[in-house]
Amino acid sequence: MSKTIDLNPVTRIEGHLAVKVEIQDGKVASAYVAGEMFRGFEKILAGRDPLDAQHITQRICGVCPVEHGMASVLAQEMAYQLAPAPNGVLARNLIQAANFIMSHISHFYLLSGLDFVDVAMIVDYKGGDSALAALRDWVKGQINSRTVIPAAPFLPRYAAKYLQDADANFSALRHYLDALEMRALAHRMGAIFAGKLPHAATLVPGGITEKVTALKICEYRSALDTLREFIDRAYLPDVVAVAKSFPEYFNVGRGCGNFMAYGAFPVSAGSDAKFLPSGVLMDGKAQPVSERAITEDVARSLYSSASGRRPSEGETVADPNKSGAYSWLKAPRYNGAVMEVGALARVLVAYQDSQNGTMKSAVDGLLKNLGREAGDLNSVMGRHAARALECKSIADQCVRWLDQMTPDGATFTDFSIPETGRGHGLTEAARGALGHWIDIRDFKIGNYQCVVPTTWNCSPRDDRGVPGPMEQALAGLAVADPENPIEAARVIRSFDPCLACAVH
Ligand code: NFE
Ligand code: MG
Repeated sequence: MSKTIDLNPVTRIEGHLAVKVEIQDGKVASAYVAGEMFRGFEKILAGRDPLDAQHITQRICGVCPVEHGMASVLAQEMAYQLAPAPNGVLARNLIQAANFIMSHISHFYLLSGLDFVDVAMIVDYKGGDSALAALRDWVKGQINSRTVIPAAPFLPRYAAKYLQDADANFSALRHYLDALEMRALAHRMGAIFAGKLPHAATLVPGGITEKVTALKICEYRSALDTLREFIDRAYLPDVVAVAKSFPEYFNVGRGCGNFMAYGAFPVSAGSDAKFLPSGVLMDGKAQPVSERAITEDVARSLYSSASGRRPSEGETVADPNKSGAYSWLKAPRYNGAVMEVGALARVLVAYQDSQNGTMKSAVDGLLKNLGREAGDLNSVMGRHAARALECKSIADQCVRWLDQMTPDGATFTDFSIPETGRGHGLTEAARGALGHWIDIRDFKIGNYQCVVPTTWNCSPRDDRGVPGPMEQALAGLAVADPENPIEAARVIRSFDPCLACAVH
């Protein structure tokens, strides 16, 4: 018996992602992951002043604008041969870190937690927590009027097994509500140096345009204390509780097995070392990242541009009627190979790096607590665990970057835009490796290309017909009830796809 399931929309964040899975004998025989619209940012940028780029590219996404801004200023700094001011580097780390903390907390609680936590159980809540009582009363009102819980943000919902333990459920639901406050606080914290968030106003080649003062350092430290307390008290324990209740999800959603991280966050100003290290894990072996190995195929993508190009020579020519193509995402490849990017990739790259003792012991501690092996991390639950571990590690590191700042010191190095120049900016966004490429001609942007985390993870088949990472992670998945394909939803959401980014 075969059946095709269309999961569309599938994320709780936005609606450009469509996943089609063909089920045969209760298992996914093949999966097709598609981005459904063209946005054209690379076209919009051509011909403009290069200094528009860090502002325009931030509008690719409201979730990871900081990282697009960072990739853009890094690309421009390479093109301008410009070294940023030390305070600027530290402030940019703190802005980007705030965005990671916001994003990781949002992903677990707001975007994927309700695939595991049972929001319907709230109708039985009899405790004295006023926020949970208010949630109970609101949910009851929804049920009375329409018999099921139909309202955003509690959709989509499946007839499936959720967390059974009532206390763990209520606690996680309370933290769901708290997470709304925490993500707002993380935005306010980043905005101390970013001017505003989302969409940082202060990022420029050479540093930032905001001052670093003792008061701002104190304000950031105060917000950070609250966020670190939430991560330790709620986020990590809730991920552990979910992981213990759904151990089978350490065996579900195994991806392509190749991982890549460009690395991000200079350990200190002027240092080439990255707090999140770069590396490629190909067929289990570690190797350094080479920018020259990155290409994008378009055989199954809705573009008539040349296929297999490096982004520095990349083209973006939309072809909505291209036969055989099914996605507005290109298919990025590394030395021709499929790569998974994201927190799991970063954690695994750091884990195998003998220099990185802190991440190694954090991962080993969690694995011991859960009774799992490192090999189990390539899974749905491994992706959630990696994000929680990384969130804590970045939040803890922010204290050191604050300590390194010089109040009232320079935050910006001046520069002039060259007549011609080329550069690329490789960094990490919460969802994975992010690169921007700029080619300046006649003081203007001649060509601009972005290769984005979700473009890697949600890529369609490439020129050789090899499926992308999410397509591979879905293949072979057992789906108990095709009318309630929660297993597929859990696999898809473990990548935290952001298609707005991916189709840019
Ligand atoms: Ni729109 Fe983004 C991140 C980037 S994902 S969220 O993280 O870059 O493709
Ligand atoms: Mg692109």
